Amino acid sequence: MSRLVVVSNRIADPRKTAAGGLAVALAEVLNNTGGLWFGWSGKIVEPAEGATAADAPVHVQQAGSVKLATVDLTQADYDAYYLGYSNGVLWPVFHYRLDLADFDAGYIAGYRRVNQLFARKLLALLEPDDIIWVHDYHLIPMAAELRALGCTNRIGFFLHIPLPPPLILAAIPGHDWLVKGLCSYDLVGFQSNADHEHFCRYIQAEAHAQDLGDGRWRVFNRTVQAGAFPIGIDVEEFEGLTNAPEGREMYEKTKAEYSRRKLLVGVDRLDYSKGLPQRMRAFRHLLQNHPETHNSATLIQIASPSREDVSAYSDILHELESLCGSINGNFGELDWMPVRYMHRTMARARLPGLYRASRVALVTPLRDGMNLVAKEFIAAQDAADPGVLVLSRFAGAAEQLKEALLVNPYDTENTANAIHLALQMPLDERRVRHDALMKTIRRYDVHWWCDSFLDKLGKASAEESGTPWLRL
Ligand code: ADQ
Repeated sequence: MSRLVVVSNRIADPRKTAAGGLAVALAEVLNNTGGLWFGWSGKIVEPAEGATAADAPVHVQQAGSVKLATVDLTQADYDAYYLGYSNGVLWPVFHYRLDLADFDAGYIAGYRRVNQLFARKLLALLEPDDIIWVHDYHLIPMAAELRALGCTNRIGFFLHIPLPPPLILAAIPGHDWLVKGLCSYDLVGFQSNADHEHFCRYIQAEAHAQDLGDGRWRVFNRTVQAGAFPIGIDVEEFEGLTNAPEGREMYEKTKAEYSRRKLLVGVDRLDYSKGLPQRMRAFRHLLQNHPETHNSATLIQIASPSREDVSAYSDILHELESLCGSINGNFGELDWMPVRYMHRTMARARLPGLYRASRVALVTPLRDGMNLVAKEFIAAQDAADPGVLVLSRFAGAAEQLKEALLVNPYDTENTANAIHLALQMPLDERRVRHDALMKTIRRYDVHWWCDSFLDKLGKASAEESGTPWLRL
């Protein structure tokens, strides 16, 4: 069996349970193959005197049978590659937010420099039949940079965030370079059929790709395969967390504290893609138009701090704080706060208890690659008395989770009506919907995702991909 090499911006130590489902699933395959996980160390370190960023050492440590290899970044590289291009250009544009993109010409050079640095450092650690799996938008040009150094290994890529329609993508200066980069992989995976279709439309319209069938394309003088591989959660692991002492304690405590109320829950990174202000406006609309919800419905919103050094993020923080404050000011009573807003990350072990104590989950992003909170909420429910998922039609998860109440988060009134429906939903209907949702998340769990991607990548014939490798 070939060794698996995973490359991602940040790596997780698979020995730590806080790492979450994705890390657990990848760690399992990495463990089975004695694999390697490569990425940024998370540290910013300036080169020693006389050295350059390119001389950065690779830190290697062994975690069981998995090797973890990381490199530090300089402040200039972190600013251009991570804050600048990845999170100031690619993140907003891929979430359809051209208005928030900062197309500063300096960023792309830093993005490319770090991808080249990673490629050079990784190449030295590779063995001939390693299978390489690169993750996410920070590392789109990785395969092309590896190919340029002579690497002939099989390389796959998975995009965790959405891919926008061709005309939005084409607004990025250098979009053709980016897509050429994607086409240097043997297999490119997307979260949803919609994202996959955007890719196909782009390469047909902009690069005259020839359809070879079965997701394979002849483009830029080589063959690339693409498909949708919706990511899932580790359902069993999450059920285990739900029944573990910390999960149960959280459930009991929350249930007792809110015994007179129906709880609604939102758990997100504080990001403008998650639709938090729109969610608060829908909740306010509910309180305005359904007085019976006063004193009986409480929304707990956990929003973890995220990318606080990017300015669009501090704007969203202030908007959310002000909306929560005004809802509580206008509707609150001495013994009832309609919104409990917490700007923090909640310990992973406690999340399932909170989900299980909630009657309704509000997962209403304006755009999301998948959204795993939706799946975690389903997994944590008591099948005999389950809660209801209100889900944005613009989350990748909406393609799979058809039995949720699907909403358009831009439509305040309809979202408020769906929340009202969710709060009122009779037990029978809640059970039927939950049962169907549970079947889906069990069938398409994170192990299915990992296995189906790697199986396809293993079968993508490397010689067919054609050399000479595409040079960017
Ligand atoms: P994210 O945008 O981070 O990930 P999401 O899938 O919602 O989004 O959450 C990932 C994990 O973070 C979940 O396990 C969730 O429980 C946890 N989390 C989120 N907010 C939290 C909080 N406040 N406290 C504690 N834990 C929290 C990107 C894409 C998604 C895609 C994932 C995986 O943007 O669309 O689903 O990658 O591919």
